[in-house]
Formats: sequence, C-alpha cells, structure tokens
Amino acid sequence: MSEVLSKLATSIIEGDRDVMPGLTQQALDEGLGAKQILDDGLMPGMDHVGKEFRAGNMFVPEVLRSARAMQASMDMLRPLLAETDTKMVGKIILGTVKGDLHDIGKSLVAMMCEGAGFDVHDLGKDVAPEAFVEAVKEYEPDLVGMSALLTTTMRAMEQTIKALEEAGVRDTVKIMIGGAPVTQEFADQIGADAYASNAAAASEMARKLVGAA
Ligand code: B12
Repeated sequence: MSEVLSKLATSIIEGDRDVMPGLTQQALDEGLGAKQILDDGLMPGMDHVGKEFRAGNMFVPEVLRSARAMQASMDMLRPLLAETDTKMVGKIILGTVKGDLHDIGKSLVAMMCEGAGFDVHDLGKDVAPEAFVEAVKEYEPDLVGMSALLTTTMRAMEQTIKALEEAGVRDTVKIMIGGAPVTQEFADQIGADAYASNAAAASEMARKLVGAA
C-alpha cells in the first residue's frame, strides 16, 4: 500500500480529522483515483475501527471521531466519485422513524455504511412513513435502514414497512432495522429483512444484504 494510503487509514483509526484534507489532497496529487483512496485508504481504516468497536476496545466517542475524520476526506472525494460515476457497493437510505428524535446511533450507522462503500442518503430523524416511500421512489436504493430508540416509536417501523408495501415498492429493497430497544425477534415480527445491534454489525450486514460480503 502506498504510504499516503496507510497514513489515511491510520489517521481514521486515530480520529485525526485535521490531517485528512491534506493527506487526501496529497493522495490525489500523487495520481491516485478517488475510488482507490476510498477502497485502500478510508475503508481499511473504518474496517479496523468497526472491529475494535465490536471487540469492546473502542467506544462511541472514539468511533464518532474516526467517522468524522473519514467524512472530512469523503467531502473531497464524493464529487470526484460522482463525476467518474464510480460504482459503489450499493445505495442505502437511512432514517430515524416518525416521532423519534434520537439520531446519534443512526448517524453512526450512516457513517460506517459510507465507510463500507455505500452511497448513503440520510433522511434525518422523525421521518414519516410517506417520506421513506418518497425516498425509495426517488433514490431507488438497495437498502432501507430504520432506527428507533423509543419503545413507543418502534411501531412506526412496522407502519413504514406497511406503507412501502402499499406503495408497491417493498420488494424492491431490503429492510434493516436497529436501535437500542429493537431485537431480532421484533424484526422477524414486523417483516424486516435484517437487524443489527451496532453500527459495525450494521455495515457488515448491509454488505451481506447486497451480496458484497
Ligand atoms: C442522547 C439521548 C437523547 C437525546 C437525543 C439527541 C440526539 N440527537 O440523538 C435527547 C435529549 C433529544 C433525547 C430525548 C428523549 N429521550 Co432520550 N436518550 C438519549 C440516550 C442518553 C442516548 C442515546 C444514544 O445516542 N446512544 C448512543 C448511540 C450510539 O447508541 P444507539 O442509539 O443505541 O445506536 C446504536 C445501535 O442501537 C445501532 N443502531 C441505531 N440505529 C440503527 C439503525 C439501523 C438500521 C441499525 C442496523 C442499527 C442501528 O447502532 C448504533 C451504533 O452502534 C438514551 C439512553 C441510552 N443510554 O441509550 C436515552 C433514551 C433513549 N431516551 C429516552 C427517552 C424516554 C427520551 C425522551 C422521551 C425524554 C423526554 N421525556 O423528553 C425524549 C424523546 C424525544 C423524541 N421524541 O425522540 C429513553 C427511552 C426509553 C424507552 N425505552 O422508550 C432512554 C433509553 C433513556 C432512559 N433510560 O429512559 N434523548
């Protein structure tokens, strides 16, 4: 691996946001393509962070720092990736369901999925079932991810799946759900395709669902 790519990976692991734009520019100046920088610099860094988080060696604040470091580089690479029409692993829309304002975990999932090579459309929080339906029609994603942190808003996940069914687009996507009160049993009960308990597991699951892992 070129030195600048391994520096990018290390800086993500260390959560050193400040050095990311400079290193990204250096990689571009050295003639590396945006996709190569993503695949061989950023993704190995985030992959390592995901593994450490799952092993209990890294915690949420550190993962957030790493994700922000990655974002600093992605902000520069995104337009270049779009320009060259680079094929990402897949497309995912994510949102916290209606009535729920908790978005820290969902944003973490968004950043890990981006680090895993997905084109991510984050719809934000308090997202109504109709807004999910509209987004599925507009972006034609492979995956829909829903987050809920309140036992009272978990029902909105079921309502969203129903709304997707009624709009005739349920079968065009895989649905993955998560959030502290959500369980695999609940996912089965409401007809979601997958559940993951944390952001690292979510990005791995997302890759599995699109057949990339
Ligand atoms: C921060 C917080 C808030 C903040 C949210 C800020 C924000 N921008 O997100 C504020 C202050 C706004 C808030 C408000 C409320 N909160 Co609050 N909040 C929390 C708190 C302390 C932390 C949540 C958090 O961010 N965790 C860290 C993240 C990283 O973890 P996470 O969300 O679980 O996400 C991980 C996984 O679940 C998973 N995941 C998450 N989403 C997804 C999605 C997919 C697709 C997948 C696969 C995985 C996945 O991956 C994530 C990363 O690893 C929790 C308590 C706790 N310790 O959990 C209470 C908590 C969730 N809140 C609670 C309550 C009751 C409320 C209020 C009703 C309080 C009130 N009376 O006003 C309001 C509700 C507002 C609303 N309508 O949503 C209760 C919920 C009880 C329940 N079971 O229903 C909790 C559990 C506190 C408690 N013990 O009572 N809250």
